[in-house]
Amino acid sequence: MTITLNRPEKLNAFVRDMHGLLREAMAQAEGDAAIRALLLTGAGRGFCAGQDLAERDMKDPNLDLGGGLDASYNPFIRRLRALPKPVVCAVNGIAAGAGANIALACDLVLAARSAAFIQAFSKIALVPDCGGTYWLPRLVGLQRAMGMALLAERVSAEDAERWGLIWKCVDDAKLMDEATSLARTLAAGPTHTYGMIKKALYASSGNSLDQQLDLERDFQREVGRHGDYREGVAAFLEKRKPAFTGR
Ligand code: T3D
Repeated sequence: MTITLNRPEKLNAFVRDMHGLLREAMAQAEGDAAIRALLLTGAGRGFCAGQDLAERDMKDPNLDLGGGLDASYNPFIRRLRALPKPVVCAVNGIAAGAGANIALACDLVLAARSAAFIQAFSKIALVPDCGGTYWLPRLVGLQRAMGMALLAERVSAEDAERWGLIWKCVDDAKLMDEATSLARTLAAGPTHTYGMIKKALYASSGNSLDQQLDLERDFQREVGRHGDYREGVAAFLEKRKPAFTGR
């Protein structure tokens, strides 16, 4: 299933309606067992420029940006991370502010060579949100995370790949083919196991080695009882491609 952020004239900056549509799309991705991978991308020349800055009422003395995060962005980020299916992000152009951090919330991020990532927040005196302060230091180390957040400079897709911020930078013309092919490959994989791999990796930074070894034991016990494991081993021994069902 592909979700395309579609407000190209404003670089897909988020307005309220988009959150409603995203909620519906996520519910479909979560509920339909036939959907075994998700691809997120943007229409036009940008991926997403974050929150639409014209949408907030700057005269409102009770303006509560935290409330907005609680109501819309944060549930989306949580759902992306918790989705027990792989999420591929194809960053087709600029990813700024919340747009950058939504991309980084995805499991595998491909970016067009012309794309760039900007932690634009400090330019308007905000702190990075949508998980930025959580995964930036984990992905690129504290110094680069700090530079990105304080300076709000463009990080090119090539640097993003070199720094380990994203999986891969690809030529613009090849982005959608590569991302679609990656999502299709994942959709034919052992979906249940992929869900467990996500859970294990995302749990690891909060766990000690002992906790993580226990978690791996428990997860291996569970996936070892799944039909996809039997199919994987049978296919290996019979020298054929496995036909995983993911269920
Ligand atoms: O409010 C809350 O809920 C708090 C949460 C905040 C989360 C956030 O995301 S805060 C960060 C918000 N985003 C930004 O600050 C980025 C603002 N945009 C830019 O800095 C630049 O547009 C870019 C560097 C991303 C791209 O620059 P460029 O030169 O390629 O494009 P442009 O000409 O600036 O933008 C094209 C159009 O999109 C333009 O509209 P126009 O003049 O043609 O009618 C521009 O105003 C519009 N646009 C781009 N970003 C936003 C936006 N309009 C509203 N909000 C935006 N974020």
